[in-house]
Amino acid sequence: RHFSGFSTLRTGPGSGMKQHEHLSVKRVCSSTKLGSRLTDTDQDSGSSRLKRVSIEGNIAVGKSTFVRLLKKVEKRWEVIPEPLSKWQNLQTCESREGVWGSQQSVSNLLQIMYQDPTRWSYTFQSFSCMSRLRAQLEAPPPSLLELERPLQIFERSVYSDRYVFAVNLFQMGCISETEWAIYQDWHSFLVQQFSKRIELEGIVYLRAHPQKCLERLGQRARQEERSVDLQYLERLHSQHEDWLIEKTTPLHFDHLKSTPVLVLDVNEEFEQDQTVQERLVKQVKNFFDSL
Ligand code: UDP
Ligand code: D5M
Ligand code: MG
Repeated sequence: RHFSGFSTLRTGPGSGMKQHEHLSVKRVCSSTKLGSRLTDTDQDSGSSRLKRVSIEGNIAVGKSTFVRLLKKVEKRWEVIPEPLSKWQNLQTCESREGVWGSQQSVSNLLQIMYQDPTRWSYTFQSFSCMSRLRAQLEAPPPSLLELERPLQIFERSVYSDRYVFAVNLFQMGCISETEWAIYQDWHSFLVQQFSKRIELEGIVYLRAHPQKCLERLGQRARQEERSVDLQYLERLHSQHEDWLIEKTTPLHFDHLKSTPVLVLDVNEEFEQDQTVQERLVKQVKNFFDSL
C-alpha cells in the first residue's frame, strides 16, 4: 500500500465556490430549539443553560484565528480548540526501558496520514473522532456555569469528522469499503449513545474560496501539510457546501438536520483588520443570542 501524497489521488468533480458566492451571511435553517441538554452535571448545576456550537470550515480558512478572537470578546464564551497537538504527538503509557506509566511520544499521526493516506486515514479517523468526542463530553468548568448564558465554542466536531473528512477520504479511495462500513457503524453508535450530551445548538461555517485557503495554508506552513493541494481543498470545500449549504449530505442524526447554521464569508482578511473583525463578531453575537 504505497502512497506518496494527496496530489496523486483520484479526484471527483472539482468544485470551487459554486453557488452562493455572493452571500456574506446566510441563516440556513430556522432556529429550532433543540430541547434542554441532559448532561451529567445538569441536575444540580443548572448547566442546561449551556449552549454549544462548533466552528466549521476548510483547512486554513481561519478557524483557529477566529476562535482566538471570539475568546477575547466575551468571558462567557469558552473556546475548545481542535486537539491537533494530540494528533501530532501521539502518546503511549506503556512500559519503556523499565519505566511504567510514563508518557512516551510514539508518532505524528497527522504526518503519517498525509504521507500514506491509504494506510493511515482510517486510523486517523478513529483517533480524531475519539479525541473530539472526549472534548465534547468533558464537563464544562464550574466557573463558566456561574456566568450568565454560558456558551462553548468547539473548533470542528464529530460531525465534520464524518460528513467532511471521513466521507471524502472514502470517496478518494483512502478508506476502504470495509473500513467505511466499520467507521459508520461505530460513529453512529457513539453519537446515538451520547446523544444529547454531544448535540450542538448551532454551527458557524467559515467560508472562503479554496484558493484563499491554499494561500493561508502556505502562510501557516505547517510541515505535515506540505502535500495538501488545491484539489484536496476543493474537495473539502464541496463536502462543507453539501453538508451546510446545499443540505444534500445524507445525515444520520435528526438533531443535526435542524441545527441552525450561520455562514460567514471570510475571504476578506480579518486577522489584521479590526473593522472586518467587528462586523463578523456582531453577526456571531446575534446568532448566539438567537440560539
Ligand atoms: N490568516 C490570515 N488572515 C486571516 C485569517 C487567517 O492571514 O484573516 C492566516 C493565519 O495567520 C494562519 C493561516 O491563515 O497563518 C491559517 O489560519 P488558521 O490556522 O486560523 O486556520 P484554520 O486551519 O484553523 O482554519
Ligand atoms: O485542521 C488541522 C489539520 O487536521 C488539517 O491538516 C486537517 C486535518 N484534519 C482535521 N480533522 C481531520 C479528519 N477528521 N480527517 C483528516 N484530516 C483531518 P485545521 O483546519 O488546520 O484546523
Ligand atoms: Mg485550526
